[in-house]
Amino acid sequence: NGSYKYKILKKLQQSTPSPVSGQQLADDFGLSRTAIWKYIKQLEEEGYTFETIRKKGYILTSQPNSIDPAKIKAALETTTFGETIIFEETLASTQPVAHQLAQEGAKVGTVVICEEQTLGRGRMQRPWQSQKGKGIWMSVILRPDVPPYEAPQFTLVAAVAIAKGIEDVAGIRPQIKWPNDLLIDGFKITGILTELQADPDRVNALIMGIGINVNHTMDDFPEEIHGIATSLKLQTGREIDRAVLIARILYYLEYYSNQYVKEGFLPIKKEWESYSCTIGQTIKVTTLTEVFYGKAVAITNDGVLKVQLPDGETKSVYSADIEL
Ligand code: BT5
Repeated sequence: NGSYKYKILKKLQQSTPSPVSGQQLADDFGLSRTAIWKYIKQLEEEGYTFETIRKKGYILTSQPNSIDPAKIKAALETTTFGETIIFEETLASTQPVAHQLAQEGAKVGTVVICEEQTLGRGRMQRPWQSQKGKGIWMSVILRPDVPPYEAPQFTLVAAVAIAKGIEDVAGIRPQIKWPNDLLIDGFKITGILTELQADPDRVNALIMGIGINVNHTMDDFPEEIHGIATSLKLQTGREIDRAVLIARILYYLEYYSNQYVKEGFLPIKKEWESYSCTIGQTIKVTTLTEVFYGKAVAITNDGVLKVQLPDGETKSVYSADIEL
């Protein structure tokens, strides 16, 4: 069954570059050596490669960059997040699928993910480019017990969770641009779209849409976002295992969303500030109704951006696009 297969895989991932003997694996899982060998063959069919060393065992030498739910689950270290993962090769967008599931009562931490989105979207229906096999295009259902006006804070919570996940797995520290972008070197690596299902006084579900450019080369991006976008591969020079990154992000998303509900925004705000590239900068702010320039001086304990205008007056910005 699939779960043994990925547990065996996890062992081999952890011990690379040292071999693990078939006998060791058999003992660990209470299986026969023949059963182990069969699982290794199945993994090879999925694109994993192994070196077999006589009397020493198996070494994992390469892995396909798949986001098979079983592979994500093998890497998970969460309590509930990622227990249910809905995977599709192609979707218009993961958001409406997650909305539908949330309405039908899906549990907190349910994930909808795909290899490719044909109609991925950002805020205000802007397009989100989601090339096949290159990124992480997923929606996560949260059900925090908070009033609806606190929902925008979860964009900041998610930004911290994703930044930490990227830092752990890719070894590179992104910057957070208020409210919903992660940048590396000024280029966009991640966009977050927080949508809400709520009664007047209570959140029923938050649908966190997360788009991360992982293994793109510049040619994989359409022309219109050359000059805006980058990927982890472009920034680090190596392929990043998407399943491992997804698992790590789910871990932090669970951790920080629970912490938010228990302790409020303050502890997370400190983390957020440590990644921020917004505070202290002169910025251009575009809201639905106006455009103005000013200096970003702080975010409040509610996640609202404070901008000081040239005349000294301070404005509160709840939602906007900003340019540094
Ligand atoms: C966002 O919107 O940044 C939120 C993006 C959320 C995407 C996820 S993927 C999973 C889930 N399902 C969906 O359909 N969406 C979510 P916004 O701040 O409005 O930024 C959109 C702008 O980013 C576009 O107008 C482009 O300029 C730029 N852009 C589009 N695709 C990009 C990409 N792959 N990388 C970097 N920038 C991109």
